[in-house]
Amino acid sequence: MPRRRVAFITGITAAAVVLAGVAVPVASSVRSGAASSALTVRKDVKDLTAAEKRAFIGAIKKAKRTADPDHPGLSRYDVFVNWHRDAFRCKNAWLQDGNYAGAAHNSPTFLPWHRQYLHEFEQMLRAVSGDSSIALPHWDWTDPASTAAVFAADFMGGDGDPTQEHAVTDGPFRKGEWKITIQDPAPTLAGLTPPKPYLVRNFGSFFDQGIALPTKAEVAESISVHRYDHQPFDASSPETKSFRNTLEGWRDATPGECNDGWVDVSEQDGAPHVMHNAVHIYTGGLWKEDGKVTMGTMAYNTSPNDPVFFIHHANIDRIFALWENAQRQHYRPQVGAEFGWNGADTMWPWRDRTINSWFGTLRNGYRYAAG
Ligand SMILES: [Cu+2]
Repeated sequence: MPRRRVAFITGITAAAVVLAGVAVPVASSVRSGAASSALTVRKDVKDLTAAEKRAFIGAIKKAKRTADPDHPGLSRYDVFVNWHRDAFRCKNAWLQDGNYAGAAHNSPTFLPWHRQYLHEFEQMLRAVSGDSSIALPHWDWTDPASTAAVFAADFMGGDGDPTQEHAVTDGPFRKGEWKITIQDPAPTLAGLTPPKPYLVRNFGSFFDQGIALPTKAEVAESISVHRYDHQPFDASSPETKSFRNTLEGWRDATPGECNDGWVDVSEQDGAPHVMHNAVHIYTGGLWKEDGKVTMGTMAYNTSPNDPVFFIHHANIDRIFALWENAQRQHYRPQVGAEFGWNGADTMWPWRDRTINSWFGTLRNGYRYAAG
């Protein structure tokens, strides 16, 4: 079977973890300055008012135009693209059992890492716009009404135009209005059709078989998994025992390796992707053109170049919150893994708060309107 690389998804292998009678810290890090009355409510995109949509889009576009004082040469938006891309660098990872653990994917930190990432993004949008009422909306991809609202011309714009190399040509982020400046690194682009400097979407394309958005039944199945995660804490964790991997959406994947400085994954040709992974592939597309593997923006390591990334991941975070409320379980592994994966460790690039402190939305100052 030929193996092919899918860039945004990477594999890792964890050290064996011992979890026995570990006390899980509770609510130790509610920000003292945050007013409890200012609980952020994240709504479904389909429930946003026209003014809320304009404010959210306007803040994103302003972030793209605004230089980041702490990262010379980068806009405040592109700092986030860079963080997501560089989470796949081996140097930001931990060597375990001869394999490299990515900081944010194919690992137990997938959900808390993206929770902090979204939180930082939401705070950044507020700072850039001066509008403290901005909250991240979410895309419930199991609901056709939500999907229609997301890809409308007044929000994210629609599918790419097949007569224009699948460029997005409508909405606020259309070609000419939204320029991609951060691309994947050369090692992960080898052999692929070169990425475009504009948004590319090819809904539902996945080589010959196509791919669909996840269903409500699949979401319910994920939430029913009792344990947060399970050995080997990577893309091969069993889906009936690892909520994290069930939601991340790996099936039949192989552990990642360090390839020219970047964590890379090989997978079996046609291996199925579900849930989170499926939505990335569905939105961007993954197909062959002139014999070369070609990807839409959402399929790269730099997938946050497509702003739909953030509302997709808000929905992943919402499902994480639904699971937290349903299962009342703590993070695993608590101890015994390499630095960077244990509950009391902090996460690259912020290194300011423990993984455990990101469990629970209310103590992190927000909740989801739906569910
Ligand atoms: Cu993702």
